[in-house]
Amino acid sequence: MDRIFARQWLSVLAMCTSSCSLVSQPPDFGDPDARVWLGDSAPVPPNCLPARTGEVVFNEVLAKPAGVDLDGDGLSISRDEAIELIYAGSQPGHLQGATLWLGDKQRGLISDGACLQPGQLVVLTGSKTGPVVVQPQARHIWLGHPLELRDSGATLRLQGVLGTDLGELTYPQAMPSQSWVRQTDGDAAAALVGHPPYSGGQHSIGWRLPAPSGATAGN
Ligand SMILES: [Ca+2]
Repeated sequence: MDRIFARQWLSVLAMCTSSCSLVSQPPDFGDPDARVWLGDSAPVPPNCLPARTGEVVFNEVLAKPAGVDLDGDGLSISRDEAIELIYAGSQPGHLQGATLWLGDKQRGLISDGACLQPGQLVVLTGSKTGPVVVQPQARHIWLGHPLELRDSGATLRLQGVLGTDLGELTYPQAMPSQSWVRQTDGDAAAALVGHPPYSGGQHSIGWRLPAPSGATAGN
């Protein structure tokens, strides 16, 4: 290992964190594939600005799944809790670095840096939830913590990376297998109502009403 090669390899070691699994052999820096390996290891900054105050609408919350298997793992448990957001910015924006709060307790950090388009749906679930089927153009984002939404009701708040509130929602006592949803889709000032029957269930997490032809939700 010559000195330049060794310096490159040491820089790779310095980049690695606990989540970076080291290979037993150092990569071949003369191989184009090694550059891909290095590129995949480096975080890519979002190509848009952070979401700003009031640009996120809490549109729907499923706090008590009680029979709803949102992630399709065959179980209906607290991991199926979910929150639907609508990005209401007029320009693309991202949620990377934002934190979800339930009352005064932090419920996770968003590490997803995707640029959201105006009106785009986002589904937030806890860190251990499996993939959730959402409509095209909607985005499923995992938080770095289980949601642990209280059945008795709570105030949810998304705090942006700049320290301001992106949006909030106070939901009342959760109803089994039924979400609370804005009476007017995407309107942060609209009252919450119990979700009407929809595609065999009583929520539409990740789906705008009405359901696309042939699509199902709540499975
Ligand atoms: Ca499940």
